[in-house]
Amino acid sequence: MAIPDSELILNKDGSIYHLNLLPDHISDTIITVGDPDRVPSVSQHFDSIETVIQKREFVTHVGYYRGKRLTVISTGMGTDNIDILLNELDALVNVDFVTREARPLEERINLRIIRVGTSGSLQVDIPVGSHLVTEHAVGLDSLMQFYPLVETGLEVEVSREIQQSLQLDYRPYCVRGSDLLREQLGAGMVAGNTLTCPGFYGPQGRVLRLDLRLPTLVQQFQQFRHQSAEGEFRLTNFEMETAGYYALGRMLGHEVVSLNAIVANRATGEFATNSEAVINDLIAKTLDRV
Ligand code: R1P
Ligand code: URA
Repeated sequence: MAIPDSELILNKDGSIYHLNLLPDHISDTIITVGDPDRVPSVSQHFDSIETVIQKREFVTHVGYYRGKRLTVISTGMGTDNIDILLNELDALVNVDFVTREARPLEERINLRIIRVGTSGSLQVDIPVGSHLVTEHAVGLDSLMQFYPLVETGLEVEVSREIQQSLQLDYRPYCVRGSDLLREQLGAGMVAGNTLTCPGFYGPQGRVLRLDLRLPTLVQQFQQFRHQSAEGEFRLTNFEMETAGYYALGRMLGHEVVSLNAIVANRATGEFATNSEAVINDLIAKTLDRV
């Protein structure tokens, strides 16, 4: 069935609405960063750049790195942008823009999507300067209220216990990312479980001038433990996108991994004095392994 003009919105040049990209523009491996200014920090390593496109916070460079075609896109902040990013990237490869029909199952293309972002550690033993690969992401945001995500038994148990311990009105969602990409790209990094928050301040327990509804949120997350046959599960770090990536990646059938440069430590109160170097090292490591 053809997808209506109001749902699959194409610009006059045939590109997709927000990303401003045509199907031919992107490669099947995509590196994503939050900050638009970080896109050149990735593409400066490319042998050549063939495409530069921008709309709003979505800046895209496509080029070659050691002979491999790569795309780097900035997303801005928050899982609401990840909803746009994942749906539009998927449409670029899995919807025919002429007939407006989704490709049949046997023709579906699976993308490899690698988030390279900054994050705050919750644990003393994960210091600033660490690189962390996310195994499970727990979404405190509302994105998955709108999609029928299927979670495993462990994912439901963990998120239920987090809901109970914080007395939240809703159950967060919990999703494990791609084991394949985690092994390929995360070797030697700390493996962690990431909390994706719908904000940087209150939702991550930061106080400037506003009081919090949950004043002990950081300590409760630090101390949270879930025991299962798979071992002990603890929460390691805060950021604002990973759970959206992992949930929509699972639903759409794309391989997704989140790599985190730890720039803050919420247990010790530190912020990295060399945060640019920490993220740039992670970018170099990612490109080397991709
Ligand atoms: C907040 O400062 C931003 O930094 C983190 C958070 O997820 C949020 O987007 O990621 P990025 O460095 O990828 O933007
Ligand atoms: N990004 C976040 O969302 N939180 C932090 O503490 C650091 C980076």
